[in-house]
Order: sequence, then structure tokens, then C-alpha cells
Amino acid sequence: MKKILLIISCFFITVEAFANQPKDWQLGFQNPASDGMRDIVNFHNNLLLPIIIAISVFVLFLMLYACVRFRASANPNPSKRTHNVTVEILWTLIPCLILIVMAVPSFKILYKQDTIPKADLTIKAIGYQWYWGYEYPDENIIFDSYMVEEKDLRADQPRLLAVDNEVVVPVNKVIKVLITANDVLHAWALPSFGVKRDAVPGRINETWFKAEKEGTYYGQCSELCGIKHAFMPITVKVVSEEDYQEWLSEARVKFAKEEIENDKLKLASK
Ligand SMILES: [Cu+2]
Repeated sequence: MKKILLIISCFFITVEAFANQPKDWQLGFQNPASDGMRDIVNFHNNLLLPIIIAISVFVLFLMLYACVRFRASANPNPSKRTHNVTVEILWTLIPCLILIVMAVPSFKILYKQDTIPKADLTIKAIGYQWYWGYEYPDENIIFDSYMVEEKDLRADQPRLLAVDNEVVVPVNKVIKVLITANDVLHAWALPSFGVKRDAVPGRINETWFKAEKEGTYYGQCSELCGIKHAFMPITVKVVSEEDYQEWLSEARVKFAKEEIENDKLKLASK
């Protein structure tokens, strides 16, 4: 009963309550937090869903109609007809037209996602088996981001989604993400931003987002990459410009690239 009430309440609670991460009994997409994701959600809700529902209802009607109208008891002598040119032209043309109607806005969204505006900040995400490494090339920052084990979770951290070192980015800024991998294919995906790109070893893919709301956003590796594929989440913290500058000054010391490289050199020479 409780579950039924919960499902029903899902339809009425404002979207705001479902921000940033997947929820129990969730239907549909996570809340959009960028323009790109809003386009995707609108495209899905206002165009794809109505078409899909209309086709399903129509096919169901045809099936029921055929079952009743042409049942054996009412039709002792079944028709032997095999071809009907008009019907065949129609059932080829109409699906083509439906596909064209869907393709036009779909390509519009794809092209919009593909054109990266002038970036305010560039970050680089590197997929490893099985964690993500991040670099802020202009800030000389580099760090690894591991999932927080269940036993170590803080009360506010979701299971299988929280990481030890989050990516921190300022709100309302164009963030360009360079994505690559070091071993096998991974994919860097953040549903709230409408971002998903393969991380391919030896090649750099790029994407971008502009987060409109402060908050913590969760994503996951979305390319089957091995036994711990499910345990390399992505956490992006969107903060105000001041908080970002504060984080930056700490991170420049804590995650300084030279320090880490020097450490590795020291280890190597030992
Ligand atoms: Cu992966």
C-alpha cells in the first residue's frame, strides 16, 4: 500500500523534489539542470511520447479489431488475399514520415550539443579500471576520484554514487569536458546535464555543459568496462563562483600536478 501511495505521489510532487540523482520509483528522466538536458526532456515528453503512445494505441486497436472481426466463428471462409498495393504504400510511407518528423528536432539537439561555446573552464576526465581521474589543465590540478564504500558513507551521500574527490565547477559557466580513457572503453555520463560521451583510450572526445543550479549531481560510467563497471560513479559539485575560487586555492595545493609527478619520479628512482 505504501509503495502504491508513493508511486501515485510521484505524479503530483513537483519536479524539484527529484533533483540530481535517481530516486526510488522514479519514472522518466532526472531533473534537467542545463539547457541541453531541458531540450532532451522536452523532445522526449512532447514529441516522442505522444507518437509512441499513439502508435501503441493504434496497433492495439488493429489487433483487437482483427481478433473480433475475423474470428473463426464469424469467418468460416477466410479471405485468400495476400497483397494490397494501397495499404503497402501507406504502411511504408507513414512510418517514413513519422521518422522524418522525429529526426528534424533530434538532429537540431545533436548539433546544438556538438557545438561547444567558448569555454570558461576546461576539465579532463580520464577513465581507469575502475575509477575516474580528473585534470584541470589550466589550473595544474590533477586528482583521482574513487567511489565511497558503503560502510564509509556519510548520511548525505547516496550509495554507489558518492565519490571521495568530487569534480567542482562554478555555476552558470560553460564547462568543456575532455574525455579519454587509459585502459578500456568507459563513458562519462551525467544525466542532469544531458551529457554522455565515450572515453576511448588514445583519443580525446569532448562535450560541454552549463549547470544552472548549484548542487551535487551524480552520474555513472556508462560503458560496460569490466567487473567493477558499476562502481566508478561520477560526482560533480556545482558551486558559486566564490566557493569555486576557495576550492581552487585549496585544490592547487592539495592536488598540485607537479607534486604528484615529482612523487612518482621519486618512487621510480628508488
Ligand atoms: Cu568504466
